[in-house]
Amino acid sequence: MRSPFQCLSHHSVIALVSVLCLAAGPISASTLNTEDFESGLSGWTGQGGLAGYGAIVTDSMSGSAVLTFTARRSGGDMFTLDTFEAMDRTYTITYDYRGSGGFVGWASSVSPAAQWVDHGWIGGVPGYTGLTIQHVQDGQWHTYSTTFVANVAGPIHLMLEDWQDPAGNAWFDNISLSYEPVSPVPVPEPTTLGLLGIGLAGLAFARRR
Ligand SMILES: [Ca+2]
Repeated sequence: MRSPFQCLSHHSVIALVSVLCLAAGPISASTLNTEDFESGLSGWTGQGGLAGYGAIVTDSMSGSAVLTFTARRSGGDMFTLDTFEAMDRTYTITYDYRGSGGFVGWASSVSPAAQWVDHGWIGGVPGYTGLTIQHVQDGQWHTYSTTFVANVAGPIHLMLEDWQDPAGNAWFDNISLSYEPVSPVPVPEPTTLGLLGIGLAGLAFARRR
């Protein structure tokens, strides 16, 4: 009687076991917020209770509903109504952007009247201090993604603005915010354990011969 693993060397079995363990997989990212602006600006508010300058338009290039601005404002113009929190303060943001004056950042939710007191900028005009993403200013849509740490206790808002003249030279779409859960060591699935057992049995059988 031939073992199905008889042909495998010791190292091959170790490699097989490694692959089976990896098959259990990491815990995937958890989405905190998505926004495609197809339902308008119902999920957004202006800075500190002011009316925001955000406006929904049908983009001439993508044909999709996107966010642009009717005027400039620094310190954050449009804020998510909802707040989001990752326990380790580490987030991943992905978004589509075209233009030359737009900025993406986060702001603490300590005070609704001054949401931008604790804040950080993530993407924006090239050369601005501290940016993780420098927007390509070629008038085309680009998809950007980065991980950032919001170094403030508690949940955060996302914030967007048009900072640079002329007003309206920034367009945003398809924003997604997520985080990686702080996970325990993955537990192999029962099927993986079963296959692992077969592999070890095959190894023992092969070594006896
Ligand atoms: Ca859209």
